[in-house]
Amino acid sequence: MRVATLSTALLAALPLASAELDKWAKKAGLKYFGAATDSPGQRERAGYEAVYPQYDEIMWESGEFHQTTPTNGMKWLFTEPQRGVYNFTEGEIVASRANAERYVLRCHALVWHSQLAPWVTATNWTKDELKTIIHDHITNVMGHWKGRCYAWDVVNEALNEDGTYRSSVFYDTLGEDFIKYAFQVAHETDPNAKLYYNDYNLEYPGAKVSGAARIVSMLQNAGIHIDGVGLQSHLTAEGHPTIDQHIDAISTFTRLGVEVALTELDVRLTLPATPALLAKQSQGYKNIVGACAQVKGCIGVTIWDFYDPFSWVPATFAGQGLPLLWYANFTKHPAYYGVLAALKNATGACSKTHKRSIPLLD
Ligand code: 9MR
Repeated sequence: MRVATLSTALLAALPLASAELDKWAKKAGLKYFGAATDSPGQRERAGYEAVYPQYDEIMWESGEFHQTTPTNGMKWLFTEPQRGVYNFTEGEIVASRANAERYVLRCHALVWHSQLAPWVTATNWTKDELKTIIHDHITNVMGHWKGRCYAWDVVNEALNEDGTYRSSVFYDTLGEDFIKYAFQVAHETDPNAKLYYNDYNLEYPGAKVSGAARIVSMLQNAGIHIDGVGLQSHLTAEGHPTIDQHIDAISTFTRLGVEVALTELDVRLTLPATPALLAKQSQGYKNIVGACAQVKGCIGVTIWDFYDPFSWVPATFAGQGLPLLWYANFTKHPAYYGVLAALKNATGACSKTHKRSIPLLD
């Protein structure tokens, strides 16, 4: 009896004992390592209900993560589907669990041209009307979660690849003032939340990084509060940047005095997976996590879900997939150990300097 009790206890302790990501992220000087997750009804692939207990165990109980972001539930489409009609149900599913588990909560996303409620683009608004709409959306949505979000992605994906502004109802009506206005209202609504500009393809130097840096400076020069830049980090195994490119890009922002977070990390590959591709994927993860862990001011890493079947990738990129750290059968990718190696390499007295100070193989 006694032996049986002991072994049950040991078994129960196993997942905790093997949980490494958040633990090593903190040893490397980061605030958190986390995974985005969706409310069950919105998960990418239906028919996976049977795995939810195992999924939830890793997401919430394993100790691997201490941060999350709702992948969909806080977006305009869900939170204000009709003008003035607010619905926090989907976002609240993830937010309340995150708060109960004392996870760091990143909240996503207030002003974005995509997953926008159709009514917002259905009318040619005057400038003043659209400002009122932005104001009401931010004050209600951010106000609902006030005090519960470590950070908010205030403006998401406002840039084209060449660093110019993307055409959207917001930019086409208000010009770059829509960004200023959104950040102003956000700071008034929840002065304690960190306010982020969030975009993809900001992980290596180039025109888009310059565009995002221009946004940061524009806000700072206008005396408007901005705290951070989110590097979404949707990367590919076949063509990922080097660690030095990542360090350059991250440092562009930290030099401006704002923090950086990797907000939606995944590294997709072309199917079928081969050992060589999985090794490249692992290197891709290792480079970006290593860069974040080594630059002072890069404060945390969020992977965009952790479980391959719930990734957005297969539905968006034909023939590509397996972008996360856990396979469908809940075994781990080699990239899990790549992430771990990057975090372990970054621990120690000399880490978190602006320059790479300890060797990390590319
Ligand atoms: O993961 C999200 C997926 O479930 C949605 O179908 C998709 C719709 O565009 O949005 C995904 O998340 C996006 C995030 O909100 C912003 N950056 C790009 C992400 C991948 O599309």
